[in-house]
Amino acid sequence: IVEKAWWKEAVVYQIYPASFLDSNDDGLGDIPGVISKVAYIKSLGVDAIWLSPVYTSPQKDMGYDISDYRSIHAPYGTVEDMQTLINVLHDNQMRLLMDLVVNHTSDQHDWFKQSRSSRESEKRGWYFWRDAKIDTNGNRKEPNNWRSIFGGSAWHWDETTQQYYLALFLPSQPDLNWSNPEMRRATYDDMRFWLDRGVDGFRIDSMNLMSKHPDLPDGKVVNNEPFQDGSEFFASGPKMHNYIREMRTEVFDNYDCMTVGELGFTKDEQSVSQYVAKDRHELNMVFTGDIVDVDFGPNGKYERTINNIPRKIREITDLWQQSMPKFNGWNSVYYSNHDSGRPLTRYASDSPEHRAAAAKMLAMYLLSLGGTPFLLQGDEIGMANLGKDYGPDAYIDVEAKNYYISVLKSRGGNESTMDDVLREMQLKSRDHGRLPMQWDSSVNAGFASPKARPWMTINKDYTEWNVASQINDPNSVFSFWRTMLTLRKQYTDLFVYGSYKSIPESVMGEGVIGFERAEQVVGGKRAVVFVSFSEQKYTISTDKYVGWDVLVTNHRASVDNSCIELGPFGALLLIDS
Ligand code: TEU
Repeated sequence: IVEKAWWKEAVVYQIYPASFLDSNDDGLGDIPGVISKVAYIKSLGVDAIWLSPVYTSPQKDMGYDISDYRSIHAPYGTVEDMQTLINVLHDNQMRLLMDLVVNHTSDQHDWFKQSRSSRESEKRGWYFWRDAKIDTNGNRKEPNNWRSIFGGSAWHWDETTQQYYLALFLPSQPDLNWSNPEMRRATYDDMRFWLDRGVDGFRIDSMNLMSKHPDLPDGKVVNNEPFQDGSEFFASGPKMHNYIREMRTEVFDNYDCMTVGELGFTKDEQSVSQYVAKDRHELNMVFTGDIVDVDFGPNGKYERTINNIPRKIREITDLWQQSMPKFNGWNSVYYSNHDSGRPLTRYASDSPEHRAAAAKMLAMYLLSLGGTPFLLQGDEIGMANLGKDYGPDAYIDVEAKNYYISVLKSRGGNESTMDDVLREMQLKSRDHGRLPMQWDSSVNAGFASPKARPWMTINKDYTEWNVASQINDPNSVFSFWRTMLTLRKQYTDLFVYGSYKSIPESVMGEGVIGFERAEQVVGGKRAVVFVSFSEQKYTISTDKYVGWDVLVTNHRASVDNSCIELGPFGALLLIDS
């Protein structure tokens, strides 16, 4: 029997501050905007907010490049505004998770400024500084062949001190050296600064990159590109778990707080279990990257996928739902965040005839699984990607832009050859997850006043797809999310803590996922869920669920004595109570 905890029963709503609500007409969302919508968030039925970074930052990577952990990016507000947000959430029995980005800082952080000022700086060892290598022609070369996650080398030359520094993301996001104990202590102080103000936990960015192989060896050479994937040596390195344990005893154990670590690259059951198995006492849960990478190509995000996506989703779902009980561990469940396109567009459907049904199907899938669910702002109203009418100029995120420019260059600058790249960007660019929230059908979608100039394109479908048009409509996507959230609360032992049993693809059909949930007591309640990720119709012959009640459906599915009928993107939840 699983031990109960608030962070297991919580459902978390991710807010991307730049795109949530602009309260002061500068075209950028802000903390007062979030405060003004706490009642809305509460009415949806979620328990906590994960706020993407709001700290002081030059915003080279939308705040994931922090120059001061103890102050707030001025256009977002102040520390006092954060205190108000924390208080208002607590008054409403909700919690706040902040984004903790401590694998790297901004190059404008004082620590890095000091570190780069001289080889003798007492903060030199807080980052990774290395001498150049010299190639056979006597030219300066990077210390190793690692490729940055945003393209190009991960090493950057510093003229003043004549060494390279390491930055796995942008050149302006130098990696912190976690093997340095003073640096770790300073970071723990920054964490306590926020926990002491009442923050209820952290989503820990790029967590598993904090420990690198001490020798920083070259990544395996797999093609004739100048830089290669070095993740074998920079993800889940040898000291990773020591750092987490120290973080726990130094910081987290002294607060009633929740931790969710982002794990890119680390996807296998054994390694993931080391972060979340109960007896290891490390993190409450993680985000494994597999589910957001589900439609990536074999050699990169924007390569055309060859996967059968529903099958991949089923495999990933089965893997983590089944493995957590084995390790007595816990995990998050999620499929969207600010780093990719909306699942609705990527692998369900945002076409007019299917959009509402598909969005409801995705809600049922997420909220009937075990674990702690996370959704992204806008999922609750079926927000979609920018459509086909938007050209490459609509994409402003550094990751998509760098990629587009590098491919364009390799094709001799010929824009007319770029259709394949644009098509993949229309599915996967991080911009889609960052589109301004669609509150109503007024100019600027209620995200900003009509006189403001939003920082980011507003999807033109806002006139039809917005909160105002859904909130009072009992058949809307919003109302469906609310129903599912209410049921998850009503049947906690079933949906949060219950056992999971997958129904095999051979029974269900290729595009459909089905699973049974059951309370972990003899004679307890049981439920079965069918969700279709396909435009096809399915008939599943089974009399196993005769007499079970329909708890929820998106009206694309039905059950009679001996079969389940699933229409396009059908969703059906039956309960035997
Ligand atoms: O993301 C970590 C990460 O690995 C991402 O690069 C991810 O793989 C990519 O965005 C997928 O397209 C975190 C944050 O979520 C992201 O927004 C930041 O840019 C990144 O860290 C650097 O802090």
